[in-house]
Amino acid sequence: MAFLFRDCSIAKVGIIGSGQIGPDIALHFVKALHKHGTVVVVVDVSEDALAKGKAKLHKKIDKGGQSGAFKPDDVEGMKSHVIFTSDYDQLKGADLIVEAATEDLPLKKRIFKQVESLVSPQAIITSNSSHLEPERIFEDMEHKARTLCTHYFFPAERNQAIEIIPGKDTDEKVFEFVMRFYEYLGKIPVRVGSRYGYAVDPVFEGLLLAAVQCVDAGLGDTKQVDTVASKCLGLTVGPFTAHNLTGGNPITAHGLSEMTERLNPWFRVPDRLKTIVETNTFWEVPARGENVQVAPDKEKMITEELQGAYFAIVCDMLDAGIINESDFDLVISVALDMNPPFSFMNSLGIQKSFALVEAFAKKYPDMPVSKRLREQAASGKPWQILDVLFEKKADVGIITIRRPKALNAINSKVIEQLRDYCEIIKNDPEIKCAVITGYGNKAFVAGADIKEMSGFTQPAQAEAFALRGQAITSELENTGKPIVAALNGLAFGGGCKLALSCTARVAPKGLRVLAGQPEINLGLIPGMGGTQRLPRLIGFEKASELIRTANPVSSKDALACGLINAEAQDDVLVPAIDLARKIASGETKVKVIEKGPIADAPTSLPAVDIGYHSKAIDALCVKAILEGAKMTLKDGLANEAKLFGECWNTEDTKIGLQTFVTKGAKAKAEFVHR
Ligand code: CO8
Repeated sequence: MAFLFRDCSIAKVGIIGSGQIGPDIALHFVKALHKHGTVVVVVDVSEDALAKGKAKLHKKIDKGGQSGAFKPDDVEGMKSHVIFTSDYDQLKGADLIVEAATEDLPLKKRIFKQVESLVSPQAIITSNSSHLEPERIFEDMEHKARTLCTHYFFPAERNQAIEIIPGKDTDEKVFEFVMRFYEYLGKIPVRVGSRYGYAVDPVFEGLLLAAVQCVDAGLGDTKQVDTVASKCLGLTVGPFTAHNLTGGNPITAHGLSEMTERLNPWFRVPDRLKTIVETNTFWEVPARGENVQVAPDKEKMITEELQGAYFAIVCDMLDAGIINESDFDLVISVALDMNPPFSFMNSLGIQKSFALVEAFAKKYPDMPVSKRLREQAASGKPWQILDVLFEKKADVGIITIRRPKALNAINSKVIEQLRDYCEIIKNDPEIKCAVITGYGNKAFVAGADIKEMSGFTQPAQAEAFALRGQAITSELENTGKPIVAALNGLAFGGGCKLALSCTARVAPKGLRVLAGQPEINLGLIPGMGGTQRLPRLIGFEKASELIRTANPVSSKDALACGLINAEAQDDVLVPAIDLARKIASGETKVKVIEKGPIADAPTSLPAVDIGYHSKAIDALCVKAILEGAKMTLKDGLANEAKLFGECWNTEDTKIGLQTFVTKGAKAKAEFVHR
């Protein structure tokens, strides 16, 4: 047995190095792949490292078993699919290699020479590094097209962020496969150009240097600077504490010294860091919960200096062209859990951010003021952070909604960006069809953004929001070109409705929970066309059951009732593109939703058990469905938006939304039926 993805079989993954990160990477793979029979082989020359790595991996799996995160079968399955060995020959037949040995270039080169003699020329070979460029690591290899670097973040099995760094010789198809493969396994991969330190480490290490500079300048001691840093940068822990948590990692000092040569001379190893590394000691940092006092004037100076350093470092990366603003915001917020830099600059104001960088550069002339930042400040506009991505692949436009932290929920910004891409699809003669998908392996779109809706106080605001959402569904429906929804995961509420406005839908086979209209859980009616398009597509009985009970359907049920057109074995994007092309060429025909009034429109709906849900909101759902059936789709949508707004006249909508915002998705609202 083997894991099959995009026709590529991954039967064996080889991890080289059983040190700090190797076993965690092994856990990441075995968690996702053991059910498919894929074996993970961890090799190391040190028997001691292998024993420690195995013990660490088993401990984490057992802990997951005890907490209920892993089922008992999975605990055993995972353990039995990882082999720890000092025999490099066990790598023979591996389809994917992840080298995670120490950050030592000659060692990595030696390893790859050996590995290349063991695996087939088709095997994908990656090096997990935090700094080294792929061109240097893979310099001596014969088949470089299948090589690239990855950079996992601590803890590798759980931190979703991963930098993917193709080298100049990497085949774009291999790179694309690796990106999709990691996304499919639940990671958030971000493309970064080949440059020393990639994108994230110069931030992590540069901020430690900036913090030391504050101490050197007498603005505070390490405890004070650490405290202010976490506050002014939105960090969970300050840079000194973070460095302690990595065990006082000497790679930080090494990285900073290499950056002096390879990035710019502002990066350097400060004396205080040299001492910490040489004496193998730790920074003095605030104890958990300790209230560290900092004088307001000093706090202001530290804040300005650290924010200036942060913005200078990230903007310098834009000048280097190795990453864009949207990807940078995403990877920083996920990998380091700190304020994403470009959104942060937008919230402070682009002029103020520019002034902070100018002041920093004046004090430390080795750090240049970025050209891109200068241009952005001159434009007077904020950075554009994309939550929706667009890619043109030959004759197909691919739209990806990417808000992984909110399961791709639709907010006003998403609506705006979707509108721009509909225009492109409509007007670009080369684009014959399109696919819309969600980012990640969990959700296509988990609905409209509930946090945004909970801020509405007036029915008119809600009606306007629904109309904006409906407008985008109409635009998708009317580009004049087929658009297929590639449901990479659950499609709830507005997500289901977005999919309904597409020409066809494809979803992964075997999903127990695929699509649903859970609005009633929130004290809402489906306001983006759900009460109109769903009955027209799958019939009134099934549609009203979904809408009034909030019960979701599996991919199997969705196929049976006509909600989706096909199921996919693995990467849903591939069959979705195929279907879109076939519809565009006329080879495949799909059901088209009736736009006029329904000829035999029902006058009542079958009885359903609405459980604890609001009777007041249920009545509005029934009204929207029945009234809409007698209208054209256009009028039915307008009527639905009005009724969606009317929800805000009820107590139950406020109760439902507040319950979600304060207690989370699993809490049941206590409706009062008014
Ligand atoms: N809006 C905003 N944030 C969301 C949404 C959402 N719709 N769904 C999930 N999230 C957030 C969660 O709040 C959470 O954030 P945080 O980590 O900050 O707490 C994060 O995504 C992950 O969610 P969970 O921890 O809940 O993940 P689970 O795997 O436990 O559960 C579910 C996933 C089942 C999808 C669950 O999150 C859920 O039930 N979400 C709500 C789904 C829903 O009710 N959708 C309908 C919304 S209403 C709607 O779509 C009406 C549209 C009408 C007008 C539209 C006009 C544009």
